Amino acid sequence: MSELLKNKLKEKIEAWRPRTARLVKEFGNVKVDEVDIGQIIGGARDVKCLITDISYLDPFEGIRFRGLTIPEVMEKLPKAKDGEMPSVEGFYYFLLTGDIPSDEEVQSVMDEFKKRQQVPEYVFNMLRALPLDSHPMAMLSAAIVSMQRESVFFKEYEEGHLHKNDYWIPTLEDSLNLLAKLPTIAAFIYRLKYKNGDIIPPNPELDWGANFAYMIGIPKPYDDVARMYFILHSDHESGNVSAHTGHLIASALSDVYYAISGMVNGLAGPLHGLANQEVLKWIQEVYKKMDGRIPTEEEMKKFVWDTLKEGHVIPGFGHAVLRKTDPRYTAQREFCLKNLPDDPLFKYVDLLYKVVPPILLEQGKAKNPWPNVDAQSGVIQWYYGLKEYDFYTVLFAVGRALGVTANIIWDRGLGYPIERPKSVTTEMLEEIAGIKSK
Ligand code: CMX
Repeated sequence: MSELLKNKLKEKIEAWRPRTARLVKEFGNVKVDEVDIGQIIGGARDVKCLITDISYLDPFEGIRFRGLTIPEVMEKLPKAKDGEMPSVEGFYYFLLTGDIPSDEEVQSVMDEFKKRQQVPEYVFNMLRALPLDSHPMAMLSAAIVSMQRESVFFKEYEEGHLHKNDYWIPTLEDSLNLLAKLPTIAAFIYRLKYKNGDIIPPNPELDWGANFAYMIGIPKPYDDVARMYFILHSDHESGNVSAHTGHLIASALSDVYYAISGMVNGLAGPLHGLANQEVLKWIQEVYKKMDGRIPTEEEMKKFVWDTLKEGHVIPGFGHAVLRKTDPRYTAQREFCLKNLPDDPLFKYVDLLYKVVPPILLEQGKAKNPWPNVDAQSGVIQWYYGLKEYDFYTVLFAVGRALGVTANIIWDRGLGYPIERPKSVTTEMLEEIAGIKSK
């Protein structure tokens, strides 16, 4: 492995450990939060009981990666060659270390990914053996877990000589190995499922994002779209279903292949990552009903109300933490305004931006009526020719793997323990509430 990245991380992790150790040893009893019955039954919403330094989600400001907002990340990180967006490699270095990388540091991650890029043939064979109507998220999850036998962490742990302080090193090794292969695997699934198995092999000259675009088969500027998409979806602190699942699985010292496969499974739910496909599906239904015409505001309001009355959520709106428009939505909207302002689908989504929040406010249920990342992302993909919308969550997953592996490497570096919150029974809560005598 490149000594550059490993040594930098070693220095960072070792310097950080005393901070964690001191908090536990000297301040372990200091109260951070209280939990009420609503939170216990309500999915632990808002309970402060997780730690990560990779990103932080402020309800009103949105996500900061390593302290930087999305516009700051886009401005400060080194741009990819021939692109306007930062390279994913530079961004991953930044997520891991918290430092803006030099050209040499970006290159070191590129070199790591290049030399680990070859996907074992058995993964392709396994994917070919699956029924073609398998959901691409199930295919991705299966492909990742099929590679568990490659885990360096698993082997070294089994051999019994690995010191706890060094767990993060083979975890970094596994993460680089897996990430290097993900664009090829995702693109393979796409071409297998939707392009008659006409596979485009990787181009060793290209960076991670550009190579994905190349293997999908969509020309420039889709390379920049791919880079932007992966960066925007990478991390959203650690309580969301995909990040939390990855962290939880890894906390049992299951390796990165198990953890990221599980992460993919969590992301595949319609209330989480799958919402981006649901948005496109929903819009297509409206489109059909309107015979391709852009609905008026009044007509669109009716579609939204009809969906709510049928007992469905409006995909792409609302959030468990955010209480304003998602800056990941805004970043993509700005991209659309610049690159595809007249696209009919974009106009649909923009109309929804106008119509949905007042309706959700009037309905009075959703705590956040504003759009999230998923409301906008499908429009860009569709515009550039990726119209198979059940593939969209795979793009989300490829990006999310960057953040979740960075988290797992640091979890191991700082020696966070296995996660194990405590359960209670309904009867116990009734007793605590004073509505049932002991
Ligand atoms: N449309 C209709 N109703 C909504 C809604 C929406 N977009 N968002 C929330 N609500 C409803 C909830 O279903 C809930 O109803 P009940 O009381 O009947 O159960 C009520 O409003 C309160 O929910 P909340 O506290 O505001 O939201 P939660 O934290 O429980 O859930 C989320 C958050 C994202 C699951 C929810 O807003 C939702 O279902 N949105 C649509 C799906 C979506 O876009 N998901 C993607 C989120 C981003 C991502 O992870 O990718």
